[in-house]
Amino acid sequence: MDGASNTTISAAEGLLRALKRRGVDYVLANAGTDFAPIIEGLVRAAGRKDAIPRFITVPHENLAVAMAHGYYQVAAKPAGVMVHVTVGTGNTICALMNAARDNVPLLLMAGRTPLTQDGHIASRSAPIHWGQENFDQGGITREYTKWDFELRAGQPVDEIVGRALDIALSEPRGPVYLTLPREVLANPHKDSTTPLPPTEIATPQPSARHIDALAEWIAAAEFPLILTSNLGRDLGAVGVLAELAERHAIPVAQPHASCVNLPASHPFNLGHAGTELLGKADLLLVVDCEVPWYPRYATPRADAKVVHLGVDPLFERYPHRAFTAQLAITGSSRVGLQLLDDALKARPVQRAAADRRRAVVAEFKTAKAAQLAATVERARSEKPIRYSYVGQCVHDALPKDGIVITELGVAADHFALEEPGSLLAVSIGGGLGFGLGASLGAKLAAPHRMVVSTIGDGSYMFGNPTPFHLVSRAAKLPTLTIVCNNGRWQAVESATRVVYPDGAAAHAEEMPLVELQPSPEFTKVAEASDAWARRVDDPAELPRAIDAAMTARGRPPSAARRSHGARPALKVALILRRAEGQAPRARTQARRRGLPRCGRASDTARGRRRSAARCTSAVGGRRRRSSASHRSSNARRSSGRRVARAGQTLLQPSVNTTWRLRFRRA
Ligand SMILES: Cc1ncc(C[n+]2csc(CCOP(=O)(O)OP(=O)(O)O)c2C)c(N)n1
Ligand SMILES: [Mg+2]
Repeated sequence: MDGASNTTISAAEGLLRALKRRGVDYVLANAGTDFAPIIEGLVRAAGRKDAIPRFITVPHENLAVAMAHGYYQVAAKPAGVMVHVTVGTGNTICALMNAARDNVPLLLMAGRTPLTQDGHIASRSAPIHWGQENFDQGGITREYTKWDFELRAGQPVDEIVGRALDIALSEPRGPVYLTLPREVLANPHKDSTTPLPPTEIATPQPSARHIDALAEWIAAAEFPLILTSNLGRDLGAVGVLAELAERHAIPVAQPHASCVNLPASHPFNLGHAGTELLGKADLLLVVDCEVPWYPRYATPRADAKVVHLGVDPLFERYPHRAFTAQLAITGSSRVGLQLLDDALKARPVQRAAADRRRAVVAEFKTAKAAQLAATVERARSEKPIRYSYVGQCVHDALPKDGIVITELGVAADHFALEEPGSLLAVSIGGGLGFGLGASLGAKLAAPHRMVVSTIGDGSYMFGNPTPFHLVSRAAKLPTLTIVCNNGRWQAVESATRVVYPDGAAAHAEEMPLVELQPSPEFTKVAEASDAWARRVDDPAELPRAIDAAMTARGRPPSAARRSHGARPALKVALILRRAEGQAPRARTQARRRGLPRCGRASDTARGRRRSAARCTSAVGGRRRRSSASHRSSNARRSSGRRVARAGQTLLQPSVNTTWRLRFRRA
């Protein structure tokens, strides 16, 4: 075997061209010794002005896959991710599981340790080339990929890439994995002169006969209820559901919505709270909803008919999942709902039942809205800052086409979003570390849209914040990150209380394994990459702080660019741990004695521990707005002024913003 000469195209270069031909515009890359032919190929391709994807260096694989995840959810196009052999693949697994559970198509590529010890320019050249080899590299990802394959010598790269992407994009969608041995990449390659045209893959369609049966049941029902979490990932489906729900007076509950399934203001949108009406329903239509209810808390009425609809209504990759279903209809939910709408229109109108539903829904929504308004009103002055208030402030400041990402931050309903595609929430895979990468991916897909993420302090740390801020700055992807810092893993504590409500841990002075103390000064992490960053402790400061963040211009990169080819100077950073004034136990005692201090506070009721407000604010105050002015924010948002200002900011390189909030759950 011989390697490619300088004038011959290599398989690596063929791969780069094939990716672009197949519609992959970005590859999020975390390189290793396996990348030599790719790096060589990138430079040669640039010299020839080949059409190839833009490669972005992402210094952690989990972040790279989360970026591809967010990118797909906004761009509706798969990105490539390229990582270093087995070890890099291992680092992708958490994010890969999230992507698989969210049916995100992406092409994960990894080098493969060189096959040969000698005889090829790409043969093994470092000890790791022995140590990093697996018997079955594809097996690492197989739980989360639909297809995996290794490129072999002489194979047509174009066809392999095409097949990989076709499979990723066929329903139910998901990640695929391609391994690339170094010798194979370096081999001479004959580029395809007649590449296969891209395949149009038709989405499976629901059977009209079964939709008709469903329509029959709905028409006869007193209180049909639609449950969906993810329908709105197909943006066009939102309008279809909106019309269906309104025309036939069918309420829609959204257990753990991870996107906008219905505009917040839609009269039949019950949000997450709608699951409270489960027991009232005599017909349940479960649409793109992995977990429609928790059987330990509530189940449908015994006489209720239950129908599931979606391209994968049984969620076949979930090992254990048992929800009643008289009928499961496989096929596009959007088309299914359209057919259902038509089938219902063709039936006689059951006006009396529809009117009764309208009344129930209106009463339910009015009560919930009043509750939320009262919570938000109280929260305007409450310390620590409440999530519902953060949600309200983001809602007020967000441009009409803004995108919100949330991961253990504000609950979806609190943003009250109207626009399809304006929300991405962490997948049911629950692999923390999604939010930061997803926000970069969303920004990559929509450079002119404002991207705001609300993220728990734990989730921020899982998200690889240093690589995140680096990529944000280097790739010019400014986003606003709101770190909701309660200094702990509240979700872990809450789960312990669910299982042992009156247990020893619930009564312990400090619940083990939930504290993240002493809490870091996250603003400094962001500032290390020249981000604009503020800490906010006072709710009154929050609206102005969000305003300032959205219009902030980044500082120019301070690091001098090193000249091409020069060896970078070695920089050494000494990080010293700051002395803390009080040990955690002493702080707890101080709290109990009612002494002021910065950190978590304890409610008087034992065990109801919540985080406490810090004492200082870092940004200037702003007059509180009345409810009326909050509600009129839609008009302001659509005025264009805000979008333009934000747009200027978005054009600035290396802007991203992080706040540190001390808050508690609403
Ligand atoms: C990769 C990964 N590791 C651990 C967990 C378990 N886990 C679930 S929620 C959670 C805490 C998240 O903390 P934070 O983002 O601060 O939100 P909070 O619970 O405080 O609201 C943890 C550790 C997980 N889901 N994913
Ligand atoms: Mg937390």
